[in-house]
Amino acid sequence: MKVLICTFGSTAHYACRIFHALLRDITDTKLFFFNGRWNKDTESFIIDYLSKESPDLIAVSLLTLELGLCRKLVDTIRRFRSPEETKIIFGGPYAFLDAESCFEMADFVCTGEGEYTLYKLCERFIDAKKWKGVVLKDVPNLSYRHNNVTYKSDIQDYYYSRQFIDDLPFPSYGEDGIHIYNGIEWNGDLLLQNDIYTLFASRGCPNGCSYCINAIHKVRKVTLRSPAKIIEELCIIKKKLPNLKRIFFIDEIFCWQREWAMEFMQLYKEKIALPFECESFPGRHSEDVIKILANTGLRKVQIGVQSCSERILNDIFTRPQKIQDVINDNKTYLKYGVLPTYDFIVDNPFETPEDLLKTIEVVHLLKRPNFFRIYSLFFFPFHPLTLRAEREGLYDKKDWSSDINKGIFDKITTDHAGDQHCKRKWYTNPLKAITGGDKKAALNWLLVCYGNMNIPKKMVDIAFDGYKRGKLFWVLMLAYYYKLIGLFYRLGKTGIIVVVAYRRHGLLKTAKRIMEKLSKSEYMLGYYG
Ligand code: B12
Ligand code: SF4
Repeated sequence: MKVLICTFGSTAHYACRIFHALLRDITDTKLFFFNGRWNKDTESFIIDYLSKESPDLIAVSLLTLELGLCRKLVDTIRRFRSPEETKIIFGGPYAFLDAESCFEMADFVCTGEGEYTLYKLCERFIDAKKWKGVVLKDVPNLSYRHNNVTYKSDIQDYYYSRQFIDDLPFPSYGEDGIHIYNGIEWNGDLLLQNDIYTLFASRGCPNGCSYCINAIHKVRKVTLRSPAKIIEELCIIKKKLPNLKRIFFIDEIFCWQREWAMEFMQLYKEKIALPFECESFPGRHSEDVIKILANTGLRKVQIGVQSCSERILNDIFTRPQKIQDVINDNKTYLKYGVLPTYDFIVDNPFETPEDLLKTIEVVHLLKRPNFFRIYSLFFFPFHPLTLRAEREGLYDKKDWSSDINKGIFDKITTDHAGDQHCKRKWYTNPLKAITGGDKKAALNWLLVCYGNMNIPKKMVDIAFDGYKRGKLFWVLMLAYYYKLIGLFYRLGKTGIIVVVAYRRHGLLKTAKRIMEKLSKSEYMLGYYG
């Protein structure tokens, strides 16, 4: 049997790398990372693969914003391989959210954790040697179609237990069959050269914020992996990645149980002892736990704040967060030498300028150093917040379908001023937005500038005072100052890349590479790692 696993998402995609490790023991398995793009290179790579390898199963991990790209992939597959020859299975957040619509493109849809879905499906095919007659009803978390009717397999359980997760193989790194597209050409597993390794110490989140996929899961459950297993994974990775310098635990809330944290930190200090980063929730850890995390190597923590308006947090986001915890955590993390970074959500139609002002009042109290990731609210299908916005006329489904086809996701990361992906009017044209009386635009700019370490806090405080007195001049100046820094940053960065390329490859090849780069990147989402 031949299987292709592919994703448009992060090249560190944890699930896809586990799938590869699991299936390569029983089948010929390849793993392709399109890295957010669909162009002539990716298309011809797939066509070449289809004609040479004739795969039996293509497994695609799908986020909502990747639908447009995925359609192009499936169209190409179907030009060469019929559903009788090659089955396509979708999994991941989009498949989980809207399984029914996936059947326009896929033969099977996985609506939960997918490791055993793929494993069992492949086992069934290997036994039968063809798709006809394969029994699907005991393949966990599977939906499939027969005579235009959708069926669900008998086992439907989104979450696995700790034992299940501990029994999984560690993600593939550097194995044969992994191919990564870097925007210009296809390579092997480029991540072997990385200085960072991203992994999960747990799965799930105890909360269910209305804009997040965790709100859809009926069970609010966190499954912690056993500390010894994580350490074993990290020991193997330390040997595989020669440049490894830091670890990133990307769990929704890292170390969410105190006893577990103590046990894990002890082992980590003894056996791994590398600096690490993690994600957290305001007030999640007491000072003594933060101290232990910091002493063990925690250097950076990503904290979701989203808003500091009680109304938005309680009534709109259903997010169990206390504002005082944001302020306290800021002091504690900095006290122990950990860099806090904060996530915020803007462009929220439920939010009034008064709500946003409350956020800025808290942000103004946060001590530096820190930086922010500022996201524009995106209405994902079927989420409680989306349904409410539709009911209250704040949002039209049509906007959504045009956004996803373009793969739009607006995000500003304030640790630098360049390379931002924000097409909102307040960001692209501050003059028009602010002088036009858009208070939220002015407040958004204050948020961006409070998070940017290149802009002295004193300057932002002056602009904020001005805002409170109804004078927007300084906010406007600040916005253009920020844009100016961004311009210099981009020019500097492009300059360095061109000089390095010129020294290595000479004038002609450098010019050719620039032209290639300009013409090849058709799509770019907010983040590709
Ligand atoms: C980690 C993470 C990231 C990391 C990814 C790094 C990495 N190493 O993988 C980074 C920071 C890069 C990231 C970026 C983004 N992310 Co993100 N991210 C997550 C997060 C927190 C966890 C995902 C994860 O890996 N979970 C652990 C693995 C083991 O589980 P899993 O991926 O869900 O996969 C399981 C099942 O879904 C299923 N499955 C998955 N794929 C497939 C495929 C097949 C064929 C099968 C059978 C099964 C299957 O089996 C898996 C294992 O059991 C989720 C939140 C969440 N709870 O899902 C958001 C989430 C996936 N991200 C989201 C978004 C929006 C983004 C960004 C667009 C945000 C941005 N602009 O920066 C970018 C997009 C980047 C991209 N295209 O990859 C959204 C997606 C919403 C949606 N409906 O599509 C989520 C759901 C958060 C949310 N808003 O609710 N993200
Ligand atoms: S705390 Fe974060 S991951 Fe958990 S439900 Fe809320 S937004 Fe989602």
